[in-house]
Amino acid sequence: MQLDMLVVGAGFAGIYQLYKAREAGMTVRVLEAGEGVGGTWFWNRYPGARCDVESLDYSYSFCRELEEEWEWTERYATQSEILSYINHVVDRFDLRRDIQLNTRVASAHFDEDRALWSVRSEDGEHLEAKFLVMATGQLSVPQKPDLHGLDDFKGQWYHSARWPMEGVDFTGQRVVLIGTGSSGVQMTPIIAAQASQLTVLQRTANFSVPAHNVPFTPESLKAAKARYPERRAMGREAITGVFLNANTKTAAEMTEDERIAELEYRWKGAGGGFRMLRAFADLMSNPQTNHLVAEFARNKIRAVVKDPRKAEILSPKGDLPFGAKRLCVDSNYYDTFNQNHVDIVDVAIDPIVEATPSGIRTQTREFACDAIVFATGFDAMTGALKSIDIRGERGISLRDKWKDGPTSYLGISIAGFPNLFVIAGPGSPSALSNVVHSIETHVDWIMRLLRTAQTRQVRRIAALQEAEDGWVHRCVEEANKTLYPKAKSWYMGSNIEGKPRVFMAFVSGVPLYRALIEEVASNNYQGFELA
Ligand code: NA7
Repeated sequence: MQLDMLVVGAGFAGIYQLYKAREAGMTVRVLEAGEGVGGTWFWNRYPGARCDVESLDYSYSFCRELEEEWEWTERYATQSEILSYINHVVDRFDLRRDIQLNTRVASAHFDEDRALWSVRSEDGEHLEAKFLVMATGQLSVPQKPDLHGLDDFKGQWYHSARWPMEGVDFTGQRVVLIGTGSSGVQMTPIIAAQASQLTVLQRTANFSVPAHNVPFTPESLKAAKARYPERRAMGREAITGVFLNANTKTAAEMTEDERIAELEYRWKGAGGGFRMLRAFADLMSNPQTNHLVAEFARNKIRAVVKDPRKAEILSPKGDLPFGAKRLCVDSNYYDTFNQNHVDIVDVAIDPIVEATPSGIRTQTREFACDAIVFATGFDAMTGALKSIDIRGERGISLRDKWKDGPTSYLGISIAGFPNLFVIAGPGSPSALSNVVHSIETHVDWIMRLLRTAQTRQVRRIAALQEAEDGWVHRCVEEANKTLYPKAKSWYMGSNIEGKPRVFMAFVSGVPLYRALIEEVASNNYQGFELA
């Protein structure tokens, strides 16, 4: 079958791409590995799973009626509510008939003579399309440590991103949880409420800020919706694509009292969450300012966690800048450790050695348990793209091209891979931004490019190598102005053994990024060859 466009992935990105391509009169099909739509929100069903961006922002902005009719129930939506929303969008816009589920793409090869992408699924199905859009997500390939002895473990084990559909009841069980990123931090209070014993194995203490999640009342939701256009407009002009009321002053421009008041306000009064990241204009670039905020956050942990041993383990170390690893946004995480049956273990100093039939063994101790939960994250940003055998011109493989880290032009196109586009992937604001906003920006931009191509009867759209080199250089330069590269984070590929250490996102914000891609479009798609 030959189509105008094939889209890989039916999460937020693939769904919007389908909507826009169909609107433009293209024949299009979405291939999705899961048995349902939703991408990351289909898979991540672990207890307590929620988005760390507020529901009113983490939603499509392309349709005012959709915004009006959908009723979010809480400031931060749960996984199941987001999944219901995505399914609603799919049905409302009659998109389901072009989404093929249970189809994992194995390979995509570019046929140069015919300027067509030839795509095969793992089941051997073959499809061809003029354009291939990779909407494969940033966090879709889970990583689980290769733990010796796990096959002999007599209990059950789970990964946060492959949670059983029917859920898990930990009532009365002894549980060992490995990992303290967002997933582990969100799960901890919920599992603690069921388990007889919860032991959290932590390799790196990360910063976590209170979500102050609240349910919407009919009045508060109505009031928020009345201001929706304004909210979206302010979000578009904010660095992460979400309005967080950024302080425009640096820490040095304020007095000590003003600084503390600002931090307290963001921690509590202003609503918590990622607002902390906008406490000072130089928070992510000035080590002194960052240290001030880190120390403030550490003091908050010490104030909540009564046992000084636990508090010390939970407090991030001085070499981790605040916010340089993705900030966790929690509900009662630290307070959970005040319960006697919940403990935290530093496996950086006492490393995990193996699983045994009865639990987990570290160098010095053994933790008997009935269940092991891995909240150990993902092969982020590049994992999904590299899991497919993608070959461009002259058979060049994306895996080879990206062996030292991902490269792209504008985070949208890859030199040597014509007519292939990546949505919200490496080299764009991606996971550093409100990703739904970034998705809409990318899809709209790609559709404009395709309209231009159609008018000019262009068959081949290819990023030039020198344009890609320039963009990669720019991304590195922007990242090096900040403290982000100082952390061992999944933004840097540091969570995967052997993965190249490269900062993978465009760090300087959504408004600048939009201006740059806009400039390329208005300069006759400078950096692209339209043949
Ligand atoms: P993250 O943020 O990558 O967190 C994974 C956690 O698992 C992190 O604490 C890791 O420690 C830990 N980890 C990973 N491998 C191991 C091993 N081998 N031993 C011990 N601990 C390990 O993934 P999440 O799923 O929590 O969140 C991903 C994103 O989803 C999040 O940022 C939000 O955007 C939503 P480390 O810090 O690497 O030392």
